[in-house]
Amino acid sequence: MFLAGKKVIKSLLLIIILSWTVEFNVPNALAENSLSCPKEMVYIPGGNFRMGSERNDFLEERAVDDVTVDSFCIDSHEVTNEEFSRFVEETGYLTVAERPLSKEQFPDLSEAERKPGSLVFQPPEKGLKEVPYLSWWHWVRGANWQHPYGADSNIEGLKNHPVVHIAYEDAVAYARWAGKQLPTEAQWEYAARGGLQEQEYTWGNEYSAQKANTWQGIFPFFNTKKDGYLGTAPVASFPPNGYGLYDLAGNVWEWTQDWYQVERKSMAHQKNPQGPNQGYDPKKPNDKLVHVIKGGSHLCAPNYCSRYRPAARESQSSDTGTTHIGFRLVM
Ligand SMILES: [Ca+2]
Repeated sequence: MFLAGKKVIKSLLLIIILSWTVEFNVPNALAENSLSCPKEMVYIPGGNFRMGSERNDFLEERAVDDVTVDSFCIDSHEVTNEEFSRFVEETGYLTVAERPLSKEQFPDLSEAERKPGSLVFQPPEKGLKEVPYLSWWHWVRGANWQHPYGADSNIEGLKNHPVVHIAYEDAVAYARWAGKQLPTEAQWEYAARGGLQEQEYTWGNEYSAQKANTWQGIFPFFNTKKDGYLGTAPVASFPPNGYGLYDLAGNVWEWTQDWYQVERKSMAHQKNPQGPNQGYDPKKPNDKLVHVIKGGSHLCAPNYCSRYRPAARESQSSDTGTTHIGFRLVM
């Protein structure tokens, strides 16, 4: 009896030890994976997801594909002015918006007209009820990441805001310096979905002005600021998604490394798809250098753009930053 009892106790102990091992091994493995990402990044476990949407009003999002991505680390928030400042201080890098326009690309412009600048959003004059499409974008001399609204503006008090007026090559230069890369469209969308499957938004299926920095009111005429912000918001001002990532909807658009085509190349059953071999958007027929940007911005409203959804995508000319385009990186 005593011996048998001893055996039982031994077996029980073994079971307890084994379950201990099991219980503690799993979190350890996860913790190790999380630790392999730098502290400003989040570990995204690889897996399958349904990429794209079947919406008829956004044909470029079609169709829904089963896509697989490997595990990766991604910045928890958009790259901020403070982070970008460190890069510029160390390297002396000059962004595209800070360089004069090239004579080759703009032979008809005078030297004065080719002075550096960038596109700044300006709402139409009060009282107007109709304005031409895209007329809210103004070329402002002296506008760049350090002077978002022109030479007279600055980024004092905006160190935690996303850096803007970032062209594709600026993002790539920063990524090289940081030892990271721009995400592929598939990585970006997988991360944005936060573990949810086929949901409209990063948080679920219901639109909410409190969940992301978007435009409330009728774009471009008035913004009720129901979400508290007219322009960019400090990163992480809104709740994170299921992976603990901030502002994948709204705030600023984010560059991806994929070339843009309206008809998205089928990515069905692909692992780590890289997108098409070249870019083309019929809206910008003379510009073949168009990349996919994701997430929408503070200028996206229910009546215009409404691309604060993981499936949404837009084309952007590589050399054009503007007040509402930034980025985040992966590794
Ligand atoms: Ca964003």
